Amino acid sequence: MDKLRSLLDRALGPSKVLTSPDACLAYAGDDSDQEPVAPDAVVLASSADDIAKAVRAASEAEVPIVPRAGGSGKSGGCVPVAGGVVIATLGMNAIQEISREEQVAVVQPGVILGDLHAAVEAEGMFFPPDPNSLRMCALGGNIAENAAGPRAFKYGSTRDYVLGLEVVLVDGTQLRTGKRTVKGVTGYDVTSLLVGSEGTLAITTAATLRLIPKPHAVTTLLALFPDVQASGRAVSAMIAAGVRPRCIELLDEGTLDAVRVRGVAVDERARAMLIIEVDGEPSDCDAQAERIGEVCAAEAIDILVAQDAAQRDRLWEARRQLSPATRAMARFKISEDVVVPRDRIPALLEETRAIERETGVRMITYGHAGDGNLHVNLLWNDEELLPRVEEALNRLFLSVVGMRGTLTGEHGVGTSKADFLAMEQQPELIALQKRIKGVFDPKGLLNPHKIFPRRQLEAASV
Ligand code: 2HG
Ligand code: ZN
Repeated sequence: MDKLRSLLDRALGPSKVLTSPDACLAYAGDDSDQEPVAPDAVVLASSADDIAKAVRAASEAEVPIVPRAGGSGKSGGCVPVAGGVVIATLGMNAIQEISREEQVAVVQPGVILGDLHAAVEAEGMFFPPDPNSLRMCALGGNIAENAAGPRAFKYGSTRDYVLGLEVVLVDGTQLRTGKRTVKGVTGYDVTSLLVGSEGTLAITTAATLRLIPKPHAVTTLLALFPDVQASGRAVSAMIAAGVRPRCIELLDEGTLDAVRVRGVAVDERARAMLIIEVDGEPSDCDAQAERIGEVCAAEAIDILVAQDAAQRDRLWEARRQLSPATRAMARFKISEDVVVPRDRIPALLEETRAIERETGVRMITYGHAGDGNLHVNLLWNDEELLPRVEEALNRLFLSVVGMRGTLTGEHGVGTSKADFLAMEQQPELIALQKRIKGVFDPKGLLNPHKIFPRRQLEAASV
């Protein structure tokens, strides 16, 4: 690694390169259950040129290169599992432009998503993607993982808002992809390929984002149900009735106490709840809320409307804190990110109960039910239960794939789901993706062991 250090020092100057074990440790993990691994060096990038220099040095030393923005990912995407150099882009945090006329923003990868929201909303515009980590996640990671969040139900995921990218390739080339216009079909859609590629193809140095007008009004509803199946049926009924709230979030019984603790009054009879939010013009919101009330009436115990911004904020704060709150519920937790066709939500919920009964592993579920995207959390205290946890996970994934669902809706494959890729995708599709990876990164240096199972990559390189 001495070669790497001297190449990096020479290219960037020692002030931008961290090599002490203590400093590197801060760049070892993310917010997933994946084991942290300290890199050999960290580059604190402040420009695209820095990234290009770092990438060239790492390529020359033939060491892994792992891009990292906010480090709040949920699938091990920025964990330097094979060591090498982490390129930290959090210091590149300028919102370079916000244009009301064009409804676009240009941002660097270290911009915190919540800061972008505030900046564009102050100008009457809106950037919809809203993963729950929005106060600490950064755009570089959101783009790498194609992050989504509750509002994706109406507005789609990050990819739907990325018009163009500036990236650095593994040989140090700086490349612009995409466009600034809202329409354009020139050439292959490389931008869309790069969004969600989990840092395995290129490193984002800037992004041109599409904005939309900020909705004038928002109404938030809380619907309480006697059991989780009833809440699942209500989701299906809303989809079938064609109502289009911006969010439909489901919380099962296991999560309700975590919400109560945060000051949200939840009727003791409730065993599940939906947070449903509509937006648009004020009169439109009233009509949508009324229609949702009618559609859910057959299943719900009660439907409440948040009376003011403070009530709404309390509810969302409780929802956003579910990930850390559920982590505190047991010694060990794995959080999944499965998606099923919306009419299969009741079947998936039933299946989690069956798996729980048969394996003894506690499962609680919450998430973006409007998209069929549920975070099934497996919780356990006894290390010896691990084989049952693996069995539970396998069963869950097989059921999801059997329902024509997908293993990850918004967290990415990273290392956490790499070993399960073949459960969902046919071998030819995996082989095709590996060939694409080979075109961008012939030596396999960029974020190795992400997306593709480690043993398959090793076998392929023999
Ligand atoms: C959420 O929706 C996040 O809260 C995190 O995607 C989910 O950690 C989780 O289970
Ligand atoms: Zn989520």
